[in-house]
This record gives sequence, C-alpha cells and structure tokens, in this order.
Amino acid sequence: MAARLIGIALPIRGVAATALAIATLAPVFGASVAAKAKTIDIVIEHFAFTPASIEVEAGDTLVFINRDIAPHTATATNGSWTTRDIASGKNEAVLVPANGEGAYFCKYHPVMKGRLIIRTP
Ligand SMILES: [Cu+2]
Repeated sequence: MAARLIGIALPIRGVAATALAIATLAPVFGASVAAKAKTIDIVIEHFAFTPASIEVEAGDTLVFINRDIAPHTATATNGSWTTRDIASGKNEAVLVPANGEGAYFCKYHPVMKGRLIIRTP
C-alpha cells in the first residue's frame, strides 16, 4: 500500500506546472518528424514512472524500463498508443506518435500516471 501512495504523489508534482504547456501543445502537427530522433528512458520503479513528466518530440523512441516485480504498461489515456506488457526486469519501446495523447497510465495499476509533453520538431 505504501508503494501505491508513492506512486500517486510522484506523478502529480510535475503535472500542475506543465498543464498549461500541454493544453497549448497537445494538438501536434503530423507533417514532419525530427531529423534526429532521440531515445529516452523512462524508469518504472515503486509503481511510478520516472520522470513522471517529460518533454519529447514526435518520432522519438521511449524505452520503458520495468524495475518492479509486477508487470506494467505505459498506455495513453485515450488509447492512441501503448507499450506491450512490460514484464519485471524487461524493457519495451514505443514511438512517440505525432498526434498522440500526452497523458498515460499503467493499465494494470491506473494510479500510475505519467505525462509526455509532445513538441513538434
Ligand atoms: Cu503497473
């Protein structure tokens, strides 16, 4: 239960500060993709995504690294993108879609929340 409470507290911190930026930038244009797409690691540990909020560009690759015992996913709240199930100790990569939803969660543990601030390249 303690782990779940930590999972709630961590993601919420960054959300308020970035809410305005997300509201502005959420409709991403699909025309171009970054010339130099990046690979960005997001660690899942203690039932939380770290960093909970991160700036990315369409075309970047996110690698979710599961350091928990339990399986997790990273799934857009509107279903526009998702990882496969990420087993304990495994990684799953997902491409940041041009028109993807920034808010995401774990479908097995919906209190686990993260946010992508998706910029246009
Ligand atoms: Cu989970």
